[in-house]
Amino acid sequence: MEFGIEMLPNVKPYELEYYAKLAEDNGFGYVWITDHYNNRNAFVILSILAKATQMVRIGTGITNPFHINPAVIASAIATVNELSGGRAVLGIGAGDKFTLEKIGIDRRKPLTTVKEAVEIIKRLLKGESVEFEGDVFKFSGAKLTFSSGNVPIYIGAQGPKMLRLASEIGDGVIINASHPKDVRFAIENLKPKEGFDIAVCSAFSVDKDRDVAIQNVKVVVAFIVASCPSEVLKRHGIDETSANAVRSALNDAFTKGNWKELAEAVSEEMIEAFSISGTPDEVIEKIEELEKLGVTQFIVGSPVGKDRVKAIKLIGKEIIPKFA
Ligand code: F42
Repeated sequence: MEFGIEMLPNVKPYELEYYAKLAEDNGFGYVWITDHYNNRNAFVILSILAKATQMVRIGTGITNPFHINPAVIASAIATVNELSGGRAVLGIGAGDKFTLEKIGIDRRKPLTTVKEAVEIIKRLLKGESVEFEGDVFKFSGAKLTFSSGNVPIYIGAQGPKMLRLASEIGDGVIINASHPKDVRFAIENLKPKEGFDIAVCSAFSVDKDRDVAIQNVKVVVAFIVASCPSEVLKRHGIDETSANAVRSALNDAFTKGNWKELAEAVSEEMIEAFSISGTPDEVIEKIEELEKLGVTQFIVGSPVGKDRVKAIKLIGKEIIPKFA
């Protein structure tokens, strides 16, 4: 089992650089940078990380072919691969519907768009001149002027068809989930080939003090519950009434500053369903369950811990060695 860390570029670049180096020094194999237009640009951050790190693999976790043309994605990730001495990985998927709508992009035909984009990117990275007549993309003789070698492609996928596609055309998949029930559901939809990397990215919070770990993950869990499809809530026995209470508490927390009420609305069962949180021993047990299901990379997602630096060191010292 490899470990990765997901980082949102919503903090200063020097902080991301520091966390990435710290993650590398503490045994993480992958650093994944999320991509939304309103945060710092993922590829620019990856260029900085390419120079700040030596061993860890670095990639978008994930970009999408709706807000960046596949040729530009190919050129950008090939540049990161060149800068990092061949350590780039490309995470790509449909993109967040609501974020894309804010910039006037209608996420039509997400499956077809991702499928065609990945084919185009692979061919460009191989140095081909690409003629392509798809439903979404039309290319007439596009070719990169440089080559920087192979870049593994991971597909961020939740839906059954996207999961299947990921295993058909990707080198790996990134599944956003925490609970074995959700991870099992996702894995059942894959048709993985030899060497295919099944990565799971979970809301994560670790601390030697269980209460600190739990308190600290509540806001992240509230966001997950708020946008969770009802069939997933049902899978975990969470009723719509308590999910709606979280939705309204989340709104009040942002508009009126009622953070204490938000923390009260997030139940233990929600934390159990939508995060991996607790003491090192508790989280090890949960990650072991995922490993048994076939997960080959565990990606530590936000918030990581109350103090991110301490949490990364704790993971490096007490958690990663258990999976060596
Ligand atoms: N989104 C971001 O914008 N930025 C990120 O940094 C990010 C990170 C991330 C990490 C892991 C991960 O798993 C997801 C992540 N996401 C991120 C979210 C991601 O971009 C997607 O929003 C999310 O994964 C949900 O997409 P999905 O994989 O469930 O696919 C959706 C779009 C879906 O509807 N899939 C269906 C399915 O069954 O899988 C397929 C739909 C389909 O078949 N569509 C047809 C087609 O051709 O596309 C058209 C159907 C028709 O008639 O219209």
